[in-house]
Amino acid sequence: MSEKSSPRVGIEEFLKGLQALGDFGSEFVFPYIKDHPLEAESLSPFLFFSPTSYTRNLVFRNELFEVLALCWEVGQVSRVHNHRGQQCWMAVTMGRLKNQNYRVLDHNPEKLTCRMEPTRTFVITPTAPLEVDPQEPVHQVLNLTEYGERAVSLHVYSQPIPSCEVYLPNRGTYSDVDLHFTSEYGRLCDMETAVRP
Ligand code: 2CO
Ligand code: FE2
Repeated sequence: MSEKSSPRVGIEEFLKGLQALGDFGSEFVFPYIKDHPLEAESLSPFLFFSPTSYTRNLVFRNELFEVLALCWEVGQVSRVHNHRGQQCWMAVTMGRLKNQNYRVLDHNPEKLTCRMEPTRTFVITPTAPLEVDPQEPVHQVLNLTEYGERAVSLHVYSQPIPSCEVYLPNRGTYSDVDLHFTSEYGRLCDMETAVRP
């Protein structure tokens, strides 16, 4: 369905429809996300920004999937990481983000070493969501300084990912990293100092 014929929906309606899918196969989730662009304003209760790093804000979670709103100041980037074999879809509601994929050439879990090379890039915008390629699931997301504005992105992970591998491509090493939330269901987590827009 074209973006013109898809009215924007609030986050509550978006989540209801996502839960109703039942099957989280990629052939259902990505078309759903493309056909239900989000009203940016409806995410406001979940948004916190931080000057130190992009923030991870939990919007919804059940056994099958979790939905996060990520807030990116100008110039903030994720590390190069994987999603532990889980599927990931991303939609931008404000600004834009660059997605840089990596191909893993070598990965040694005993030595925690890796070799990888950058491959394809995509720009994610409010009219162009992205499905992380299960064949090439290592990526980095960047709100490039040249974009010149904050960005907000909605991420759907199935199943939820409490940790991931983080890679340092230039050093050829990687490590396991626990993932933390900045806020959960609109409430700032303990010790967090991020602020509302
Ligand atoms: N996976 C990263 C995270 O959850 C964000 S990059 O987009 O998937 O922090
Ligand atoms: Fe990611």
